Amino acid sequence: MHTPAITGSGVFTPDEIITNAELVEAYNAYADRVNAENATTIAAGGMEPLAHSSDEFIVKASGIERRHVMNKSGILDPSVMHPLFRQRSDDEPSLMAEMALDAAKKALAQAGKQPEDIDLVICAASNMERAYPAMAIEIQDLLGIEGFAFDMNVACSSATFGIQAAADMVRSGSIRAALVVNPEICSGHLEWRDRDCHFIFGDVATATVIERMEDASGPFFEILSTRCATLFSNNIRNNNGFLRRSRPDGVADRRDMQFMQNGRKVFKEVVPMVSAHIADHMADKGLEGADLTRMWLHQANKSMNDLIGKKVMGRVPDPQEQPNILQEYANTSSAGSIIAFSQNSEDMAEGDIGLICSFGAGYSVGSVLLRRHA
Ligand code: CO8
Repeated sequence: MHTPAITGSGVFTPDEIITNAELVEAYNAYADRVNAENATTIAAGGMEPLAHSSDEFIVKASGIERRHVMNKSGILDPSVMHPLFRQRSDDEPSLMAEMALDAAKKALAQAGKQPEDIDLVICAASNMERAYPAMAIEIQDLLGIEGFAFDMNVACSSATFGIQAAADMVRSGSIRAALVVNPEICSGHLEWRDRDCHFIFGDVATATVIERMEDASGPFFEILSTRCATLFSNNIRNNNGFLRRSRPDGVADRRDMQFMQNGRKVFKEVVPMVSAHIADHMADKGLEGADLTRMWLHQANKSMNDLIGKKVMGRVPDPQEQPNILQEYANTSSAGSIIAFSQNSEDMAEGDIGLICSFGAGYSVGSVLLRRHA
């Protein structure tokens, strides 16, 4: 048996940014247009007019101030309201692969590793841009990695579930080192025409290198323990998929083919579930809140993180103890907790304990307990 460690991490941040003000302006123009087009029906009581969105609501309800996206012009065009990507030929790197590659190269550089040191690539994300061949195999090929690769999807918990899968293989000796990549094009499956959720997501890619502790060539994080849990819920759902054309209604653009959620219910049900999950995981490892130096939580909602942080630590954590990045990136699904980790971990001292925890659709919760070796 070997001890697994995270020895490198990296973040790809798209150049284009949409502020709340820009997003709200575009949404309100869309709403005005829909209301004008349906003025007669609205006047006859056959349809509710679309209400305006507001920057103040978004910040107060979620803590999100802006988001990075792969295409801004389509999202902000009231006659389009989704990203527009150029058609790529099958011989070109696909979009997710391109995003993942940037994050992967940064993670490999931090770990001081070459492609030949890696045996496994996992592409863990909440949507794959095609059915097959696996995104992970394309990324493996583009990096020149031998061995094997596969995709996995556990929505917002994809990264932590991927880290557990890789860590278990390192521990058992079936691989020496793995690269887990999380390219998230959330803008492609968000419904930008729905005021209740149009502000929630952004695009990003993250990557982590997981290898035997004894192979680390610089400072690293020993993986003390991982824990994954799932519980079926319809409160976050997307009904898109390859069976779309087989459905009798034949509708190609139905609301449930994009991200759907009952946000209030998710908030109420997930906060206690995650708090209990973390407490049980730490107790089983003989740890308590006071032992934690840092918590890198899933980045969906600031109030959710404040409640979970307080419950776990038994007091209000300082901002540096529980860093949030959602004000800058919005919810980036599985990548959120890894961005927080990657951008807020290098200052930790020898022996410090930290916890990555993701949670979201499924429901799914994944936690990773780490010890710093500086
Ligand atoms: N502007 C102004 N007013 C608004 C807006 C808006 N944009 N949106 C809603 N309102 C109004 C509502 O109509 C409502 O009005 P009223 O009181 O008159 O009915 C009022 O504001 C309050 O609305 P809500 O109850 O919806 O507001 P909340 O306070 O609950 O906040 C949140 C909404 C922010 C969505 C909050 O509920 C939340 O964050 N919940 C947790 C959600 C969560 O964590 N989900 C996880 C999803 S991520 C995941 O699992 C990954 C899935 C895969 C990736 C998908 C990529 C696209």
